[in-house]
Amino acid sequence: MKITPNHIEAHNQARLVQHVKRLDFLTSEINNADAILKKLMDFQVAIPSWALGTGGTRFGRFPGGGEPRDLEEKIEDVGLLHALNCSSGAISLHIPWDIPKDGEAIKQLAASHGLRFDAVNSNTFQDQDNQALSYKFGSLQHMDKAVRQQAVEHNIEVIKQGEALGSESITVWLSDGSCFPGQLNFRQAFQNTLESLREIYATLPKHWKMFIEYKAYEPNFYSMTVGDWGQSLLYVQKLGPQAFTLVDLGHHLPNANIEQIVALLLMEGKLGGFHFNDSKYGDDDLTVGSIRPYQLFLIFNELVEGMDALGMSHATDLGWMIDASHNVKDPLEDLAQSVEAIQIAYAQALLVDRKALNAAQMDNDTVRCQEILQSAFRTDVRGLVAEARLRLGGALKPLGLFREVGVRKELVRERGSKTLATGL
Ligand SMILES: [Mn+2]
Repeated sequence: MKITPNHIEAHNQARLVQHVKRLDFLTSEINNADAILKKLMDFQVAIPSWALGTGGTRFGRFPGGGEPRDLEEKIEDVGLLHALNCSSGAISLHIPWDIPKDGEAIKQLAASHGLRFDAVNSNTFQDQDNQALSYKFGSLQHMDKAVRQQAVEHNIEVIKQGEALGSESITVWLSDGSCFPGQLNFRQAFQNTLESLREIYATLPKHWKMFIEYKAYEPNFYSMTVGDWGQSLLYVQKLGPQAFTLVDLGHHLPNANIEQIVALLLMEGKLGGFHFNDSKYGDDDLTVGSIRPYQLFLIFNELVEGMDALGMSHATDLGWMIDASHNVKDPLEDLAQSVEAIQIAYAQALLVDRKALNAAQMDNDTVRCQEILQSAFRTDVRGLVAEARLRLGGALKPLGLFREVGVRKELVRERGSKTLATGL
């Protein structure tokens, strides 16, 4: 299944008059439309290889059919999405779920869809069939040096796999921790983990980054050895200049002020990247922007302000990735919604009148501060996001075109209705 330029052209033609009308109104209301458009066009969000199949919960899984059966088909799916929105030009692989048999061929296939490889992700939260020692009681933190060594070697192997594909970063997320008080000596667990991370860090290619992702709870329910941004920051500060903290929006305790965390990590030069999703209660991995779009905007507001203060490139200096998994939606439709939600929040953050906000902050004018932020948040920027897509050769309404041409129906016809993607 391929989305052709003809599909896009026909779809866009039918909507062009309405689009231009909407865009004209919007650009008459704001004064930096061209600059925002340019930034939107440069901004790409990586798609994780495990989000292309229907996600499950521990209670069940309800695949929708036509899921990618191997890495090649996962790349094809991200290629479809990228053809529609021109904004998801990267894929993030999970090893060992997606080990390429022929690295060069996979690289070429991805390039033929306009895709590059984003961060590679290691996995020591599950035991694999051919594995000698178990991670039941942790991996990099384990009391037994032999288990730690096995986990270290896995991570080094993942870096090698990533190098062959042209990735430039590894994300380490550990499920290590404890379920009951007394089970673990916290200090020992931290020191073991640090020592293991140092061994992995020592093998990083010079231009690579290592992202340490934290999570408050689950699968361990009493303590997590990388449980919050403070613990992640301790590790990355000790590891060195190539180590950074990765923020996954769903990995906080309820009501955490994520935008403040982001601001301070940026200030310290230690924010590396993002995993976008949304949640109501915990690590729900729901569609980005589906529950708390204002929070997403406030996070982007801090990102834009902080990156500009440091002279960073919005497009390339942080890793942008979706990390979601869903049981009731078509995975590609969900991803299309997520990418658009990210672009909307980013465009709104670019609208914030920084000078006026600074002045209002200096005056302690709390009311004015809120007005400035909410005026940006309440601007309907969908016309700008669509215009950025149009200029890149994408569809004015990616989701609309996806349904018009019956992408899922065609994928089910090609792959069958009982396919199962590897992953969560
Ligand atoms: Mn994540």
